[in-house]
Amino acid sequence: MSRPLTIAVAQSGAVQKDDPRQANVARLCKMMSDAADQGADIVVFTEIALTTFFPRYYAEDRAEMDQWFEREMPNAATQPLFDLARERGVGFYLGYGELTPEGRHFNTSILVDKEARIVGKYRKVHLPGHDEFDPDRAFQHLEKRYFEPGDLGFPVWDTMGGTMGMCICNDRRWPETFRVMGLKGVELVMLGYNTPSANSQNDGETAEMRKFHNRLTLQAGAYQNSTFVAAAAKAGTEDGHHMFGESCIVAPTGEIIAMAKTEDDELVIAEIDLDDTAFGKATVFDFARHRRIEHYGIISTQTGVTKPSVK
Ligand code: CDT
Repeated sequence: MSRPLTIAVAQSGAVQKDDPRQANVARLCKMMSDAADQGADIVVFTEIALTTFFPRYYAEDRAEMDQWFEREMPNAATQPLFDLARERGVGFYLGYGELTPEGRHFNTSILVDKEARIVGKYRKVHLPGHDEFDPDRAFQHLEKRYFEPGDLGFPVWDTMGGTMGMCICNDRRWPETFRVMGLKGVELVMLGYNTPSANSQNDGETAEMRKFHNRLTLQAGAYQNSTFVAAAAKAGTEDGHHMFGESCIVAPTGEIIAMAKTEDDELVIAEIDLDDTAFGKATVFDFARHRRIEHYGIISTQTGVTKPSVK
């Protein structure tokens, strides 16, 4: 049995504050077109792919940030991407800031099939950072100010020949993200990320360490759930802030099978066989046989740590 799928991870180079959406979408269309030329079935774009990573900016009046959000999808700016997807017969993952008709803000991704239909939506659950200006940080990361935590859980979708799931950036650091989708049989987890190369609260943490944490979490999530993972960075220096690249595709063994070489717009392509997820799911990670849920209760009933009381 074989279920081949060609994945193209479309890493974005920096998007500056003043770059117009239309120009940013044109860059994404160029990558989609190049990916289609190379036989891609699905293109994975990054988190907040249409604009600069705006949560680094503080505004006392949150409404000032609404300029960075999309009120509908597709819209005039993104329609070319949908038209191209339909014309070339490729699906895609796209991350963007979502402003709902009710005035709610989410850090969102969508899954679009080869007919350019939106078949899935995910809203980022694990929002990093803080919600008020923090003078002690070298730079701000105000996701908790500008977004609500996602309210859709971690759904998966049977589409394009496999069981597909999505998450966004900081979600990858949480094993629960992958496990919940693993329990739904996910075979490919797609995600985008904007990860600063510096830790705003610890100038001793190197960029190499932060790249290691990126690979560690993606590889662990893939291996422990026997799933492919495709991760697309926004990289390079945006408005003076550097973000690392290392967009990659991880196999269900946990091995990285393709990785970006630059910090610019770059395609990372791999032809995979979704059936390669079957072995791990039937052996070491056969959840039905091996999981011991009688011991896992606090994972879903408790957030913080409770230490044993000292006698
Ligand atoms: N965009 C995003 O979620 N970025 C965060 C930075 C937090 S630093 C631990 C990330 O997890 O990469």
